[in-house]
Amino acid sequence: MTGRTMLRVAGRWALVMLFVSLGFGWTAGAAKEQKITIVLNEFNFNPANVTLRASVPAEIKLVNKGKVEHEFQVYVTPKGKVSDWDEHAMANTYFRDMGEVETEFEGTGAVAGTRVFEVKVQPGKEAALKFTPTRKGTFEMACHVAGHYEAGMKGVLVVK
Ligand SMILES: [Cu+2]
Repeated sequence: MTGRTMLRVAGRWALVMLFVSLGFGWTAGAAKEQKITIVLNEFNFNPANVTLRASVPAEIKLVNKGKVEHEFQVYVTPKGKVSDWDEHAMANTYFRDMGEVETEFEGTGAVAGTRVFEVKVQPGKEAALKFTPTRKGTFEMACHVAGHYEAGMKGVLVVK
């Protein structure tokens, strides 16, 4: 090996080392992420009360341990009677104006969007919602598959 080649090899190693240290940097950043798992079942969320910190990247993992499909919606708690829940959820979703929200479905892949208002999880499956909560307050989380909300499938999301 000539001196010149050795220098080139050393240069390449320096580049590899740079990537490695950058990788460690990312890992350290990811550790600050808040991760919460919510189990969906007939007919509840466990836990039903979830608190997140604003401006910190969050991952909410939804695990459907039930026998039927469940939904996960978070929206501004309605003040009166709601005649159309999907309409209310769409217009008042917590994920509105929150930038990109990524939903990862177990074994199926991920979708990202800015108009997410519900996540449907099939029985026995998991999905993960990734977003950075920017809006503080108390919001309602619910499953509006026919009859589920009325049976008690709701909860509270607090963002501080
Ligand atoms: Cu449900």
